[in-house]
Amino acid sequence: MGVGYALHNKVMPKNPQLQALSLIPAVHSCIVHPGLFRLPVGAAISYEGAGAAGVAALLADYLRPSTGFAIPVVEEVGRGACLRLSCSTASTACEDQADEDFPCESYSIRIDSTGIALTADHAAGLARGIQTLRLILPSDILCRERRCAADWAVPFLEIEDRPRFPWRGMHLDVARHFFGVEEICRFIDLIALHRFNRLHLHLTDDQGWRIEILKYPRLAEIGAWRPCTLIGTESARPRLYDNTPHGGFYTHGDLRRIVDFAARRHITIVPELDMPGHMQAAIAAYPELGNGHTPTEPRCHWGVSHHILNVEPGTLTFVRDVLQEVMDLFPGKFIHVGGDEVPKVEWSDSRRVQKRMRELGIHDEAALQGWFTRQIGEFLASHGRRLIGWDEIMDGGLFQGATVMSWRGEAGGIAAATAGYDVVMAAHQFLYFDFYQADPVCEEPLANGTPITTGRVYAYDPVPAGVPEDKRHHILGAQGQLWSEWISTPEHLDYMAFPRACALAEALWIAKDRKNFRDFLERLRPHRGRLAALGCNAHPQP
Ligand code: TNX
Repeated sequence: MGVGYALHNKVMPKNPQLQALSLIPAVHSCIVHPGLFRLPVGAAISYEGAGAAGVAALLADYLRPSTGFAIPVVEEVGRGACLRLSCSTASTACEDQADEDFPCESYSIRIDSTGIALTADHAAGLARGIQTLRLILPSDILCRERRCAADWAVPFLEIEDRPRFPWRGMHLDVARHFFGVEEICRFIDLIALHRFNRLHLHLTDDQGWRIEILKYPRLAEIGAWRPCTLIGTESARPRLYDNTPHGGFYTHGDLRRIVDFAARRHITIVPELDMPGHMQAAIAAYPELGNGHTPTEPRCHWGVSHHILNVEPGTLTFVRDVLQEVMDLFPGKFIHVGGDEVPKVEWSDSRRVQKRMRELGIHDEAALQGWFTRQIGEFLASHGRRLIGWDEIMDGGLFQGATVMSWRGEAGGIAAATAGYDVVMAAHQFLYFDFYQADPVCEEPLANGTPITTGRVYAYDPVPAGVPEDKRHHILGAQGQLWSEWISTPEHLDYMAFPRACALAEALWIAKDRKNFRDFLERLRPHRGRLAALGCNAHPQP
């Protein structure tokens, strides 16, 4: 008879094996049986089903450094190997159709005296399952060096698991501070462990353009470098700068490496090119994109530049050309086109823009932004992609197929979902991980906003009460934002992201009524050992 393992049940039996599991995110159901299985030196991994080979190879790669085992990966139907991965659906093509990701990511694990069997309908489910397996194994499994003395024992158990939401994302701003390919891949691996399925890369902003565009080489040559960076807060006067050039960009080869690294983990990269505002770096490279009196270099302090794109036909061509290269690099369905914080003063002051508005029969600048976004949305749709943008894209009127990322709060997301548009929640009051996380803030490195604690993130429910029941499926999920004005190193990135990302991962994975913060905190203690084994510099609180 198994021991019923109700994760959030307050009368949970004090069984050391159960406590040792301490899974974060928790799983849907887990029954632990008496007995242990030990990974033998001669362990092999077998796989069957489309897409399983890649996940099996990844599992072997994951297990190798700490165990020292060179685990063979074999295609096999049967019970020979002690690590058996199988998926039943022939097709691997279920990624990035947010609404269809759901069934794709469910999986089961069974551990008994014959070994570990992981089954799923789709390879994406296997990809989540191997991450749970990494959590079930002793935390030393995550070490990058060999752990000779470790006992690779796991309890006999049965797990059934599936996520609550199809969009479980983290966001990373690589425009304000550049992070190299290795750093991004390391971050992807950290979020993969927490069964996230998307990384939103904010690739362009006033302070830097980070993506090589072959047709417009000056974007990287000029737009990727700013001469200096503000020291301290945005509001401090006088403004002091560090006089150190900052920059960098990803070549197409770099981006393919990132996309492949993520794809191997069944994580989709959502690229963002922010427009028509937050475009100073691009306008510095190609002044003809602006509205006259254009800057000659990317912005050196934070906040929002009033230099925005014009709406000339040539600028729309530029945008389409750039997005063509973006689509060639990023296979995911969603392309993020920003749309946030667009000061309209250059548009209202420009005779050319006003004339264009009259030609188009558009009466105000908000509607002009709506028109601009719709042009891009139609272009993306004609290539089988979907436009997603910050909730300001609603201000000029939404159009069919647009998806809203609600950051100014939940109101935009509620309105969009109610009107039948898909929504990803990114409300800054709960999900901005560039905000402080601990009191007193004076003891923390410089950050933004008022503290958002791990508990606050954990308590967050992406489906606000205001969304009518029959529209709730339009809330695809949520994501945590890491704006990088004050985050310039991987260590600091870890510090801001974790453990809040652990809390968000669980809030997005398990059913709402199964959440229990006290229980989460108990599991977080041993989970910190895993983060440490991975070299992740998590914040010590709570
Ligand atoms: C608002 S959120 C921004 C970013 C900043 C962030 C700082 C959003 C769409 N725009 O440009 O980096 O606040 O917290």
